[in-house]
Amino acid sequence: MKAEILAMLRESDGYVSGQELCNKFGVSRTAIWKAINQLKEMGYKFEAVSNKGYHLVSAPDVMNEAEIKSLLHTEWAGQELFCFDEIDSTNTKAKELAEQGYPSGTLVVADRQIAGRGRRGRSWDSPAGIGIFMTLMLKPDINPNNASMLTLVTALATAQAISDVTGADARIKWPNDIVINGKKVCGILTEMSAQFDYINHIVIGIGINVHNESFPEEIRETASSLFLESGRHIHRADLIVRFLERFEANYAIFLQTEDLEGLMRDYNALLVNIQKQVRILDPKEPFEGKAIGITKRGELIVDTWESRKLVSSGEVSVRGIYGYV
Ligand code: BT5
Repeated sequence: MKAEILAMLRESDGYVSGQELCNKFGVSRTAIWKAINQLKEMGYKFEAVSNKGYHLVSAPDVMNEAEIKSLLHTEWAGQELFCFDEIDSTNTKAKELAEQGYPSGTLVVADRQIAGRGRRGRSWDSPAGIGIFMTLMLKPDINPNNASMLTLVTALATAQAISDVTGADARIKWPNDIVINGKKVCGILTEMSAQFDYINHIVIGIGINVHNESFPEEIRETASSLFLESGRHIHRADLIVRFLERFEANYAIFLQTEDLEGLMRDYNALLVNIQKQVRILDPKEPFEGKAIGITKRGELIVDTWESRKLVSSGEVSVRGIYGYV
């Protein structure tokens, strides 16, 4: 009921009376009063005026079910929601939930991870209170060969959502980073469980540095946060919800053709590497060239001095010649 009370207060620009809340939920005044008090304990601030009712003055920067649900208007993304103060990794949890039969669109959110993962066994720095660590689980009825494009669909939605909420110029570093002013503010880790021609589930993990003011030595040069780059402390639940809305819209376009045909213009417009010299750190054969954009299958087009190459995301990393991007 807390999520619904918050939603009702958010949707009204004035006051909502205790009686209206009682009628809406079919409960007693005392039950409403108790719920409001619990919300106060969680950090919400209300103004209560006799004869008028309650008005929501401010909400704390929390990522719990009541807060996210009260803001969420998606059709399916995040409608099944699990929030944790602390977890090993949201990707691991999302896989468990997929195996337990939870539906496509289930979202796992944590305030802190103690074993946050990057790609290829790398770790993801996930301290409490200042980041978003979340995983969207999907059970898509698509060809497993097309699944890696979902990382790009996610990167696009994340960059769009970050720009929407912070006003900053968030860009995509192909295939799985979001950067602002050339620094990494977000990483994406997609993991899939599939049979030969059938996907059991895909988990897409997203880590966003939101309020960080400093970083551990090893990543100080390359990492940054939304606060450091935009000068603003945003409300994390707003960004989660915006991401889900953007993802739902992009995903519907992706499904029409099962490729990035309908999204590549928007993607290329946000691609930080475009028209830049990049180094492709292919473990077999690294090379340099100019990044031209992505294909509708999500490969990075790179022109070298001798030929045009299409790079698929699997095993490679991209570096700028003069820095991280
Ligand atoms: C990634 O890997 O960028 C994917 C990160 C995905 C994290 C999310 S959080 C929610 C979900 N649950 C998980 O357990 N993971 C996902 P990769 O491209 O391999 O980059 C990892 C590298 O980025 C590390 O080796 C560090 O150098 C650097 N790094 C680590 N933590 C960082 C941070 N918080 N901000 C920026 N860079 C970081």
